Amino acid sequence: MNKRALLATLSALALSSAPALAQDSTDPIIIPIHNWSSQIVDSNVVGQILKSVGDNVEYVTTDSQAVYESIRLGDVSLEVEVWEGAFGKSFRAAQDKGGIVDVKTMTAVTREDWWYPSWTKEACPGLPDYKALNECAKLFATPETGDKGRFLGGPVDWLKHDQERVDALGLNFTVVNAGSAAALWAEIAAAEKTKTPIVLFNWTPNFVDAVWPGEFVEFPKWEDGCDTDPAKGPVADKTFDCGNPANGYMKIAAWDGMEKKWPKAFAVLQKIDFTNAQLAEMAKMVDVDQMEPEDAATKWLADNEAVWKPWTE
Ligand code: TMO
Repeated sequence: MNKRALLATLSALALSSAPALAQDSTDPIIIPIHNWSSQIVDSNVVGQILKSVGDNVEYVTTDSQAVYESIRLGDVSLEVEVWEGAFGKSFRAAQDKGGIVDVKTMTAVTREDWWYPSWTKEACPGLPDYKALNECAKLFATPETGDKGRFLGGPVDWLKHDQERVDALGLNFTVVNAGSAAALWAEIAAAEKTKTPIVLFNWTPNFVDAVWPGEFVEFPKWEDGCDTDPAKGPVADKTFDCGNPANGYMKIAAWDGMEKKWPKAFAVLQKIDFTNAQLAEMAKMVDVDQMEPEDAATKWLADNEAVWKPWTE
């Protein structure tokens, strides 16, 4: 047997005796990137972990609501941050149509809602009750909102239904949407200089927790169905007459074909788990330390091998 034939025989043997483990497809796993820092960093963290186990990864910038339809259709492979308050409704709608799986609920517990930095409470001592906020509405007026208070909402794709809530609860507020998350933080920093009252959209876990003490406004407590069933919540004929869930979930979702196409990656995804502290730290690396998200992810992985290496085993 010549050398080439021997090699061919050997490699055929190696192939036939290889363990019957399914291999991940070499097609790239498509990871969506949205417009708030923890999501951008942890999506890069997950992408770098999947690369470390041999998968190909591609990032796409997508709308944070439409992504659930894209996952259902297999155009996007997964979502690392499904926040109950912002995305529960779109996620449930995609689940009802089929094609998307609830991979897991992470340890992190989330809240997204109207929020104010602590100096605001000095000007409006009845806070955090929303009725007290409403009586103080004039304190939040801007040239743009006349004698109504300004509520500074997030970018519109977060779809927080703030206007519906204003209408349902009869609030003396006008909703103004910020163009970016960074614009929200700039407004808090500007208000801080003169201790001007401000009420805006915020969430936890976030870097804000460590920089500006503050509180969420307490609206009527969230009940399941408050977004779809007028009978839920205190106002009989209105939806969105509740606050967002105060102890919301953070889930990972994936295309239902992922397990078959990339079994190894899917097994890793099932083990990934972030805590509030980890997510706040990831946001801080970008929003306070001004790192690029990819670099923040690389640093997080270098600093936290004991956390993530076991996810790949
Ligand atoms: C989804 N978000 C964290 C911006 O509320």
